[in-house]
Amino acid sequence: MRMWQPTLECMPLPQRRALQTQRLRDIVRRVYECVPFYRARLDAAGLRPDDIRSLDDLPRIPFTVKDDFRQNYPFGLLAVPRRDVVRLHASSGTTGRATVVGYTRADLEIWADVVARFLVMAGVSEDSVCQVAFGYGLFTGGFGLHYGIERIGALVVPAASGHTRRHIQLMKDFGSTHLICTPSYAVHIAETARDMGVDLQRDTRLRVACVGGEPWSEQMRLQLRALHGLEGFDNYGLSELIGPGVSGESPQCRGMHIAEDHFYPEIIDPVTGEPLPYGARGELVLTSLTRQAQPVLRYRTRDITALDPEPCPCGRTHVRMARVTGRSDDMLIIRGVNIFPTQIEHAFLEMQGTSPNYQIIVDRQGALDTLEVKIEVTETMLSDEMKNLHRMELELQKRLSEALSIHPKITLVEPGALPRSEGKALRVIDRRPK
Ligand code: DLL
Repeated sequence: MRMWQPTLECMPLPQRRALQTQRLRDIVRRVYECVPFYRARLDAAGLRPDDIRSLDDLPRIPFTVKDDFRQNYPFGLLAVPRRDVVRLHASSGTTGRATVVGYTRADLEIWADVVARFLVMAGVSEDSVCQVAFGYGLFTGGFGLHYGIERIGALVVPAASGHTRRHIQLMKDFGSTHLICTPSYAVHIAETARDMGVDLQRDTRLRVACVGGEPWSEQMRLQLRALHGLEGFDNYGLSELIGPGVSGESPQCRGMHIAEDHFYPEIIDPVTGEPLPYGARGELVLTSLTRQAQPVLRYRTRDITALDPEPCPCGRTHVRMARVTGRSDDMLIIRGVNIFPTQIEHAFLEMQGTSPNYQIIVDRQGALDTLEVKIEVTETMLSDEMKNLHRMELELQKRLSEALSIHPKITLVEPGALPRSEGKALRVIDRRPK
């Protein structure tokens, strides 16, 4: 099986622990000396760099949160002089000031390698043609994937997000083998091909979608395969740590290998902040071990997952993280029941005739929260009689009530009725008064 950096990806545990420990000590010392924010944080916790001797000392370090990036906007978290920073990216900043991330030349080298790792897991080689349908710009998706593809020596088609019909033409003309985008955009692109009369299997060489940037369900993977002949591989990352490239999966893995030589993972209880053992679901906390421009200590990602250290059939030794169910701040609490949008997606996609285009509407009537799930049906389902649709609504109502322990209203809508995303999908509309 091909690997991008086999000696690093398959490093035996004792060796990896030694490397991580050394890197942790170095990074703590560096941020203490170079970033006033971290010096103040560590001082306030009564910690000196020498106090952090092993990975077991990590929980003594206070968390870094998104707001710390905002408070230090734009360059307050840099650990190198501004002139050593050669690239900036930033998150959208829809909820306040943007989160800015700086990279040195060395950071960009590492970034290309960690992205190359997960692309190789998904079968990318020099012979591949990778069509990037992520946005290029301040968002890390486009450029992050772009340079990983080039690092491997595959052919990159930087088509970017949007102009969906043109994507279909390009993939036919250029013989694209890999589509690189969010899972919701992969579905949209596949459906657009079908609407244009293009059968991806027959008329194109596209077989794989490397998707990331937002949560998706296992059922969605099965649908991509069954309806469009596309094998979907998950990859995960976030701007604050580097962008895409934190973890990814191969066909043999259950879960995504975290590039642990660069990002040290912990799982904590999102409410108490206490560390949780391997296997327990909780919030992922990441420490960057090698970032030069902007290292982060114990960043609270808000993403809910679990870690699995067991040996993986693919031979890589780095821990695997389970598919991200959602962000703790995306979790809906409806009449006291905690629900993630992916749970809803998983439950209804099991039923034939549903498509992965859906919208969740939460509202309040009197004192009671209400949940409505609008689901697009497939063309074949629509051509059936209306009474089948009604039966389907009732069946979905039953399944979702069982899966979620509350009774949602199900509204089936025609194919194409719901808005499409060209990046990260907006699944939830919460109309409850704040
Ligand atoms: O979305 C980086 C990225 C780009 C990853 C392209 C993969 C592919 P941000 O815009 O900072 O960075 O958003 C990061 O997106 O904290 C998760 O909540 C979510 N996310 C990213 N990948 C996944 C995934 C990029 N595979 C936030 N599954 C993260 C679930 C994901 N959620």
